[in-house]
Amino acid sequence: RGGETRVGVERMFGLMDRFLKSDPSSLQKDILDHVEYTVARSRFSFDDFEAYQALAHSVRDRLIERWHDTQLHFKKKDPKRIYFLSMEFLMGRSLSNSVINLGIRDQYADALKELGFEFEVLAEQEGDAALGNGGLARLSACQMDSLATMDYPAWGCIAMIFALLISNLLRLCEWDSSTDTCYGLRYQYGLFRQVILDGYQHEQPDYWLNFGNPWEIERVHVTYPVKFYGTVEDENFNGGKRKVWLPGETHKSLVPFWQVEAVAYDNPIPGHGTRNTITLRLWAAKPSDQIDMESYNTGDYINAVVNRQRAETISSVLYPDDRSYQGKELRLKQQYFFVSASLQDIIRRFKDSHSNFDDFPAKVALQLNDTHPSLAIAEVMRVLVDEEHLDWNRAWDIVCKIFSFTSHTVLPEALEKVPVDLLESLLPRHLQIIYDINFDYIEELKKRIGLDYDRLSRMSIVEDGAIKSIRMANLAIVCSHTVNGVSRVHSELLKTRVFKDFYELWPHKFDYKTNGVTQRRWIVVSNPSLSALISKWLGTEAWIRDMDLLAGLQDQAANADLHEEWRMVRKVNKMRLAEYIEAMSGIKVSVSAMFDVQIKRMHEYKRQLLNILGIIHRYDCIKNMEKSDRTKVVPRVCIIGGKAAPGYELAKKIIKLCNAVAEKINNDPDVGDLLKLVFIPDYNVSVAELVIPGADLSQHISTAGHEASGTGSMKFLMNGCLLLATEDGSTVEIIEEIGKDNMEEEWIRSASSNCFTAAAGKFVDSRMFLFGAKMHEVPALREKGPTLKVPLQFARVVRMVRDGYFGFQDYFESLCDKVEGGNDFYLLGHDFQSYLEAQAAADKAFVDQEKWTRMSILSTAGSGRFSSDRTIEEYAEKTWGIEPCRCPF
Ligand code: GLG
Repeated sequence: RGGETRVGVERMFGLMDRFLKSDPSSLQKDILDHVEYTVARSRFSFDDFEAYQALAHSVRDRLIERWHDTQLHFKKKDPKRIYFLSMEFLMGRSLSNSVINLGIRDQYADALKELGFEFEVLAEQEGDAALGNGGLARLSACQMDSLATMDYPAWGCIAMIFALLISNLLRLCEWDSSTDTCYGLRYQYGLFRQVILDGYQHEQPDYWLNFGNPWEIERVHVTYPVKFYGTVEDENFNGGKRKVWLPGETHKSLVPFWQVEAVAYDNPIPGHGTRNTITLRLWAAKPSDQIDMESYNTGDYINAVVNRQRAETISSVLYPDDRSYQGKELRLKQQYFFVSASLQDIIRRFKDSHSNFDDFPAKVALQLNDTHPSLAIAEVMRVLVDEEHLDWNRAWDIVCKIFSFTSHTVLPEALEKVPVDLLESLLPRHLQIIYDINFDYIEELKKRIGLDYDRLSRMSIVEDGAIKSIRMANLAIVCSHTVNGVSRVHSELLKTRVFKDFYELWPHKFDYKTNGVTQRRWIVVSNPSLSALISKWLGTEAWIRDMDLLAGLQDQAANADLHEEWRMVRKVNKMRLAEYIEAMSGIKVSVSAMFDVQIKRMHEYKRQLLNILGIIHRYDCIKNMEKSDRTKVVPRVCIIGGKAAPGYELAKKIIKLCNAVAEKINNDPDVGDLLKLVFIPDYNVSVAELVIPGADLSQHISTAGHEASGTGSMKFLMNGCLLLATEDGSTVEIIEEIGKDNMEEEWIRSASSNCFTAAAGKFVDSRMFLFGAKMHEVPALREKGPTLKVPLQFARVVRMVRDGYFGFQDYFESLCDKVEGGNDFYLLGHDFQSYLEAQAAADKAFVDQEKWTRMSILSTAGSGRFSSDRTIEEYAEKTWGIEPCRCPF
């Protein structure tokens, strides 16, 4: 019966009608039904937002169908599952992405047109789901898309489908079983909204759930209690003693809010070109019924209710600093809340169909996305030993087989440490377990490395400093079978610096999976015209699932027809961006200028300040040149965007400086269209979708050795944007992919040494503009301190800021101090000269539009490796040991 088709099976059960249809008139009926019955508006009168809501619900229905089928299939096949634990997800908007992955975008657009609505206009109504800070969080979202999409051959077994359909009819659906489930927190307040007032950043809360969220499904029956505080007691067990954790009670008095409920909110994530639709399960904290019954009984009803509400604060706010969470009790609570709920869910699912925990590693892989969910290690030990009564060694053996850990940073301040006092009060049993793990591990270590106390103390999970702390990264490394970096260079840094001692001990544990981003979001959704152009010239849409096919564009890179169409697409995208800039800031920009973009979180190491000082230099040059020479200047629109952590004063000053410089330049009649500077406020995923396709040049200019990977560069590259970059993070691999073409020697020789306008010499076919100190040079340069040579132009532009040329002299003083007099940790002064040269080379290249277009095409053509599909495939094969499980429906 294996040859029977899906249609045959559907007919057999009369199910053809069960699946929702996607022709325009069925879609129209669905949308109008949702207007009337879900949004509760009259179908004769509803606005764009209501239309969006109805549309979203109609799409959601289709997602749910696929999701049911996927869950049933997974349940039946019971494959090994990967559970991706991440405290942050930056999903952005869901509508366009969903309909494109479902393959019904055009049908919806047609259906809406007849109803008098534009799909794009309705898509704009959706707010961003910003449950994360930056790269790490967006990476998680890209990886979700790839996890759902990965296209493996289906095994068609009709008997199995038959059985599934029966169970489907009998039981409707079992929702919570999936191969690829990602867990996160459903923060009520996402990443703050950035408002710029007088050039300063102000933060406003992002209550993103204000208008409801049609993309999630609250699973009121999927709830788990999460407990905190209490004591650990010895209990008689099987003739011996065992530890029991008695949460809540400390010194015989009850701690308030020691128990909360975690409620699941499921977000279906559809794959592209497959029926598979996986789950992003987010946990929200709700008050537990067991809280404070005493107060009720003693008549203090109001206080008891008010106190209960405080339980919800656990999942209410995302920490807006993407580097440092040290010593914050609420942060630790969030982490444990997340870990405990996820593990209860995972273990319950495992126990549904397995009785022996020795099978656990064959069925479960747990991915720690950075150190944030590392408490999961102690929690698994606690559940296995204390609740499932496995002996310690057996539990430890299981733990060592299931965890893998990915580090996303090289910055020491981002390596989390949890003060022992805090852990002891909040999770006393977990602290004991971590101590026990550490004890065994240090004993083992002594056998391996001898009594080298310095090294032992460096490698210990417990740090005996002024504040005794648990080093979460050490815990993660000791207990994981694989430690991944996010680019080759990053992995080298982990091995040779950050985790050197561990690498020497366990070289086999260390590996890397260079990050990637999803082309579905970053080309197909955000740049539909480029997407259509690529498909046309490749003669296939298959690249949407297989990015290596983009290499086929290389052969066409000199084709004049392609050039023309390519330039047209780029121009339309620039016009769209120019309109946005004008609407948002009132600044008119010319689309014939080069759009030069730097969008990312504001950080000293990312060097937005270098960019701004470069712009000041450009401005200064224009001001000081003969009027007649100005015709030689390549016009630029410099665009900067990004949020600064609310407590990061220096980063906020950089934003203010950017706006102060913009104010001066944009209003200077000497400059006109030759130079504009725009700060784009409230940079988020949706803004990126608009800005990236419109960029000619993008900057990734971190001090070498500081950016673990960087993923923005990949998005720009895919969209045919040229990169101006340092050799840092994944840029090193981008250079290898798109080819150096003698560029280094050529453009450095060709560029002028003083002023960008005077670039002379022959510019050869460079595809990137590279500059700056190399990673291995950085430490020695820093050593030089105040004796490090910096170019005169650098001193001059800093002086302009110091002297108040842009106003706010006192306010910018500390910023200037940071880059002069031996304080220039990020080497802005040292790199300034070569930065200007790279900029000059970009100007020169831009003048030759044919060459530029060719380089742009080659950038897109060379971007295949930076798809998250490739990253996920590597993780699946090398780290998680999972197989594809394609839904046959
Ligand atoms: C990081 C790093 C980025 C990296 C991203 C995803 O700073 O370099 O690309 O994770 O791995 N903490 C981050 O956002």
